[in-house]
Amino acid sequence: LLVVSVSVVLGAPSGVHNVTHVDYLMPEVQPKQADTYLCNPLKMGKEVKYIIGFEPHANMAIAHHILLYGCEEPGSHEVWNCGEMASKTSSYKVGPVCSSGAKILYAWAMDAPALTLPEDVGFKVGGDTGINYLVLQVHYKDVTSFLPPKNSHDSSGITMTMTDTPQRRRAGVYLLGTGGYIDAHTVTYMETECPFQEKFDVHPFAFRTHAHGLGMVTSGYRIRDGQWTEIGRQTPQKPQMFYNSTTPGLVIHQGDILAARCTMKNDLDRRMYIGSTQNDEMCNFYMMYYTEGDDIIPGTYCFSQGPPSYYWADDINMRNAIKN
Ligand code: IYT
Ligand code: CU
Ligand code: CU
Repeated sequence: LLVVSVSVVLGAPSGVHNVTHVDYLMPEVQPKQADTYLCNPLKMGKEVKYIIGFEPHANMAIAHHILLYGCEEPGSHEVWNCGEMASKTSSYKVGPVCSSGAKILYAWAMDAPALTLPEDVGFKVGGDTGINYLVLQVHYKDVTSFLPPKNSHDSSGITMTMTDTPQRRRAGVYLLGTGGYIDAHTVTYMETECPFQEKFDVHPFAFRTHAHGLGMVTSGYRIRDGQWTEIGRQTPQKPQMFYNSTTPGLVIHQGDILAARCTMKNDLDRRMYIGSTQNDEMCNFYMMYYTEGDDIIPGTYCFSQGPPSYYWADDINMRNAIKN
């Protein structure tokens, strides 16, 4: 929203190195209902920029999570209500996070420390990257301080470290997930897998899981020559931020398979479908990675139909992988 400090470091041997700290905060908002999700857009310029650091500013008693998205087109141009369960009685306009081209770039939840990107890694934004806007989403858990008698306001957000100096390594986020449903009183595996066909190598360094109430554990793997190596594993009942990859230094190259599984436990009396509201479920594994150079994985998703129509073993590539 506003640039607070601009520090220009001159005289580095390789020339001018511009690093700015951008405070990207909610503009003193006052959500009045618990579990409101608010979004705030930030337009990117014609010039390409690199985000090389994130620092969260939030009070965990008030903000449950913060997500930073890249959008082609934002859901709105002024602060709006952008929840999975946006209420029509909200005083804010209701809309999606992005109306097109949504990508997650960063997540903070519940007192998590700042995610540090590896050296020389940057998210490329603006210019011709397809990220024309950033959208900051804050989930307001507790709104009592915004109501009388306090009537206070909130400016949670993040400070981004940005530069226009091209970085040696480019960051990206790849999302694995499923559709499908979980029958009442069952434990169900929701699985997906995709061949990795790119010519460049990918270095996963962090991951995030997302599910609603039924998610027990979610894991992601690289499969090479039938051998499975874990990229990450976490219960989505813990804060849904980016955690460091569980196999540091793992490299994905052409011919590998990327796979993910969500183990869901449904004790309810009704079938739960994957869908976009809080009354639905979700099965997501986000892999944050970098490449040496300027490439990112072109298709950002690996979604399967999920149960009961799809399981790993139904897929020919996966069958080959399991057999070896
Ligand atoms: C149905 C489902 O799985 N929705 C997820 C994944 C998702 C992410 C993005 C779907 C779309 C996106 O553009 I980015 I369409 C989902 O909504 N996940 C939530 C956020 O809304 C992204 C999450 O917290 O991971
Ligand atoms: Cu939240
Ligand atoms: Cu969800």
